[in-house]
Amino acid sequence: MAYTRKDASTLTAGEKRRFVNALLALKRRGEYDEFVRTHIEYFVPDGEDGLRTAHMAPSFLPWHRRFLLDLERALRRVDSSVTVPYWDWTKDRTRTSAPWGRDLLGGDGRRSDHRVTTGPFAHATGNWTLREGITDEEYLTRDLGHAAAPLTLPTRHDLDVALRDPVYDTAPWDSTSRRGFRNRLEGWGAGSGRASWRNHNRVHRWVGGSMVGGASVNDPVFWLHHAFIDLLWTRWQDRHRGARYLPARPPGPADEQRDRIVARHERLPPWDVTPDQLEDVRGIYRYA
Ligand code: CU1
Ligand code: CU1
Repeated sequence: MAYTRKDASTLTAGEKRRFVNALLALKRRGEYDEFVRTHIEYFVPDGEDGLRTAHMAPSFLPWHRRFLLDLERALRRVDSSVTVPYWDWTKDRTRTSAPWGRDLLGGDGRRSDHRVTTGPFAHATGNWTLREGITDEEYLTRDLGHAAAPLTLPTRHDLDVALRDPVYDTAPWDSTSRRGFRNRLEGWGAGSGRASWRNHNRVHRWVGGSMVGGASVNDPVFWLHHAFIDLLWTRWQDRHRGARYLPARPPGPADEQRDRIVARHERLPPWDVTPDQLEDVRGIYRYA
């Protein structure tokens, strides 16, 4: 029986409590920090050599889909009623809307050092010490909306531009692909700085603090954000019936992207699974 992933703004008090408690249990056991480490390890930009699976590559969507499934399986071993909720940032767009309540993810960071001081993941609770990161800070930080130079969340229109594109991805299959659903959603836009941050990337920047960079898994909002990104992939599939993951076959021997991206039927590290096997997950979960 497929289970349901719900909109974070519709969770009952009990559902919020059980989700939070399951996350805290994984953190206590050290399992949560393994997820942070994996994400740091696979945070390979396209300026570097080697295979890219998680970002700046066609497999951005299946990689995070499988990553979320692993986390969700771990949560459900703690409490079988738990599923990962999603944050619809086209609808919940302020610093105080879902999911930033004290009974779910807690709120914004404080002005001085961006430290999160409210909710279950505040450092002072003793339950959420950051152990894996690219900085030395042991506490979770956020700067919702980037107070010093305000940034807005992506709009429904920004998202529609991505969802309208009928092609999954296009050459050169990296952060410079100007067409294709994958990069329009992942959000590496033209130009530099904040003007180039679109959709998925812009949301990481809007949350700020710990959510920026390879250690972004340290903020549990990572999962709610990526559940929504995952939902959008299913919405895109519904809109473009029959459209598939691309590339269908590996790039040719002369292609710069040879051995640097994962084609439809190739293994998607670190798992023994292919993008093709992750295109249809309706037997596992659905979105409400
Ligand atoms: Cu990621
Ligand atoms: Cu992300």
